[in-house]
Amino acid sequence: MPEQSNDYRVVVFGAGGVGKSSLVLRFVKGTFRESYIPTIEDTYRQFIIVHGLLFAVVTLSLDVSLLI
Ligand SMILES: Nc1nc2c(ncn2[C@@H]2O[C@H](COP(=O)(O)OP(=O)(O)OP(=O)(O)O)[C@@H](O)[C@H]2O)c(=O)[nH]1
Ligand SMILES: [Mg+2]
Repeated sequence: MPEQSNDYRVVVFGAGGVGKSSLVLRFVKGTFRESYIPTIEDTYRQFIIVHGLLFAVVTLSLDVSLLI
């Protein structure tokens, strides 16, 4: 049986300027930024403990206009 991974990837979708980066930064760093800096590409890694188990959450945020 393959080893179970506690590594999860989260992708955040939404129109420009709706607050995706703000949500992620609040979760990862506990901060809030008033200024608006449009994202080109961001990746964050956060470790959390749920019911005594260690999980790694990786968040990838991309400017979709780079993909089309
Ligand atoms: N008042 C208020 N402002 C917010 C909130 N969330 C985000 N903002 C503001 O909205 C603006 C855009 O937020 P971002 O998190 O950069 O938005 P985004 O969805 O990541 O934008 P893109 O990367 O361009 O797609 C910033 O100036 C934030 O400070 C909120 O809950 N309340
Ligand atoms: Mg953003």
